[in-house]
Amino acid sequence: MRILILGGDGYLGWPTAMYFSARGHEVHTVDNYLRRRVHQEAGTDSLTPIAENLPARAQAWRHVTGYHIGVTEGDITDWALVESLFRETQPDAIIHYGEMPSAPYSQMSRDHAVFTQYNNVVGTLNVLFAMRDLSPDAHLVKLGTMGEYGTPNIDIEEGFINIRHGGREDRLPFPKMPGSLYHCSKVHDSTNIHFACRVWDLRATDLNQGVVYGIETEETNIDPRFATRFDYDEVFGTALNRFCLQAVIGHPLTTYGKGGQTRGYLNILDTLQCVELAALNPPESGDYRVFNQFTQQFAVNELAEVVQRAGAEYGFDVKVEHIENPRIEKEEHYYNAKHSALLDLGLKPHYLSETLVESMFSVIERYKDRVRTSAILPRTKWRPERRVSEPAV
Ligand code: NAD
Ligand code: USQ
Repeated sequence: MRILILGGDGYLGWPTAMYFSARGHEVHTVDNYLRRRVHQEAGTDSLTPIAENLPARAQAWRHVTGYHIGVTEGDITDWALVESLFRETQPDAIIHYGEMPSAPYSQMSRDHAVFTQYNNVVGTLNVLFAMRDLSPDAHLVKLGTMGEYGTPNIDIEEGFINIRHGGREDRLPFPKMPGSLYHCSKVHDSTNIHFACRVWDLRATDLNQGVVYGIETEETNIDPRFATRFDYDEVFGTALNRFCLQAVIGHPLTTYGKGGQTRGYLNILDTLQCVELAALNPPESGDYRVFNQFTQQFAVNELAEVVQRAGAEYGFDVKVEHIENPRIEKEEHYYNAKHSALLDLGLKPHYLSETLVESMFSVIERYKDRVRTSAILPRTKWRPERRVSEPAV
């Protein structure tokens, strides 16, 4: 297959590019280094040292494996770039990771929120128009998020729900209650993609992915230059990755609030499997398909317990702290999300275990001198402090 990977320099994009390339697909990556730039501006960095840019990564990959990965350094909100990319590559599948992925970043200020929504929504719209005009048979595999649904007090279906209302019935998109302006951008994307499938007969799979953890894949382990990024800071680091790093450096685990916040989680190895399963089993033209992409549900407190147990086995004395929650979210709630579509396609999950956490400890230990501890505690609040003189409306 000819596969275009948007966001191919990212935490998930780079391992995905190597994964498909190693399996004989023709891979072309695109990235504008947004993630690297935002880190540079904030004075933070990936824990793992990564090659200096995509051409360097692709060159090292070719040198060691003999496989070619194509590279375009550019911004998918630029229509001229997207148009020529589609003309030149004529993809069979587009794997779209190329967005601003951080909830805290989107909540920092008006400018950050506007940027996030512009970047994500316009980039995806450009892809949809390019598909309509240049690659109408291609399959869009779009990374959405479980956070589009929020935490409703009913079971979460995979994208659609059968509703009976006023004596009539229909199958409609599952109601959305996103938890940040980043998560809202993903809802807007989903609406636009669904529309494009209905009206232009495009085909798409919206992968509502849970929180990903892990550092290593089969390919990242071949050569140090193939390493993917690993972030632990309050803006880009995700819960379990942060907790593992905190355990290694002796920082108390930063549980926000009561810690009953429950989400779907998956190993990075399963992200690769799921994206492959989606790409190899495309829907019919005109179909918009939604898969809930995670393998297990955990409350934050349960993640902390797993890391604490693994720490005890490894020789770390891991402490857990409940710190003030910077986010506005339910801290105790019902959560039960369906996730059978990818299992039906053949997903073989790698479940979370103390052994996996210990293997993450050992990679993190290698680079622990690179940790900037000042980046760990959360600073981004969902609601700015109210000044005393302001009326509390
Ligand atoms: P990431 O930031 O490491 O990867 C995204 C890549 O896209 C970055 O390299 C960035 O530079 C690039 N990019 C952003 N905007 C771009 C633009 N306009 N043009 C070109 N390139 C652009 O993030 P990630 O963790 O690898 O996430 C990948 C995707 O998966 C995102 O869409 C994210 O929302 C989604 N997702 C991630 C997780 C997770 O836990 N990591 C969970 C669910 C969904
Ligand atoms: N949390 C803590 N302590 C921490 C970090 C997080 O208690 O140190 C809590 C958060 O309050 C939240 C939960 O853990 O309740 C998950 O937070 P997270 O930062 O790991 O994940 P989130 O902000 O939801 O975002 C991540 C990715 C995003 C993706 C999303 C999937 O950054 O790209 O869309 O996971 S999901 O959560 O299913 O929406």
